[in-house]
Amino acid sequence: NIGIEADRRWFEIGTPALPAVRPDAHKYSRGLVHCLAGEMPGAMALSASAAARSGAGYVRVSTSRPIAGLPRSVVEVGDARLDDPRIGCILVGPGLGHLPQLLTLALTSNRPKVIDAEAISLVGDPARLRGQDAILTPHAGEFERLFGTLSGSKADQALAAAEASGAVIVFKGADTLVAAPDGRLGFAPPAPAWLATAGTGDVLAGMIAALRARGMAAFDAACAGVWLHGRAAEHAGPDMIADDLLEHL
Ligand code: NPW
Ligand code: AMP
Ligand code: MG
Repeated sequence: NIGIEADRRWFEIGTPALPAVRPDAHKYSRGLVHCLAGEMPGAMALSASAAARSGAGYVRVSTSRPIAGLPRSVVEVGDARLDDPRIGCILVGPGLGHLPQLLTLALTSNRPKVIDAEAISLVGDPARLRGQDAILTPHAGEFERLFGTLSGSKADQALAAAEASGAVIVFKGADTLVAAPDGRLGFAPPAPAWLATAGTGDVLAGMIAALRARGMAAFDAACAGVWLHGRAAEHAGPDMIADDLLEHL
């Protein structure tokens, strides 16, 4: 279904077309995700694992202490410099806690970024994101902390938030939708309610970061990530925990 109205073009998010892995690919050309870990390492372990399982060729995590539960392929580094031009997407937010300096660092980079969890609330003013190539993945609490109480339907609110910030907004929940500043609006097909469990948002953020690093446009990466996340949950079944999504990606 596709609808066109004066200020918006909406559709139901369908099976995504993912970028092919080129025969001449190498690990960096397949997409480098740089994660900025914060105070809760478990959350970034989920995100980084999800990024690695979503086709990023290289996943790196800046952290001040070792993170348990990462795949051995994920590289931990002590310093958080973001001047590597190979970075395809920065991920900040999952497990961030009270470290606003990591959001500030991410915003100094011109690389694409996924901003989730506390990093969303720490933005403070949506206008601060103007000119950033950013995808935001708020649940309703995080959405309200950054954008305040907006009027209208969930779709109206998501589009207003995308316009105010210039970012792609993945407004999560039982009825997730994806809004772009240019008026595109993707409605996710129903996802199982058993996704409502700790850490599933961290997995989604890592998935979207990987798809962005693989070269998908921001809106397309967000829609594809949401669709795949819901289907992985269907496969994982009603007793799933967030960790289980990883083996179904
Ligand atoms: P209420 O109760 O409805 O009034 P927070 P968080 C409100 C990390 N994690 N969904 C709601 O208010 C994350 O990455 C670490 C959810 C609620 O009190 C973050 O860094 C894990 N909340 C950090 O924890 C695994 C909704 O918002 C408050 C809502 C905090 O993230 C778990 C919760 O928001 C976790 O992912 C909605 N639809 N609507 C780990 N293994 O280390 C309203 N709210 O306080 O930002 O908490 O989402 O748990
Ligand atoms: P977070 O709150 O950041 O951990 O993210 C939770 C994830 O689970 C998001 O992808 C939500 O869209 C999804 N989710 C939460 N509740 C439901 C629900 N009732 N039905 C379907 N998906 C949900
Ligand atoms: Mg979350």
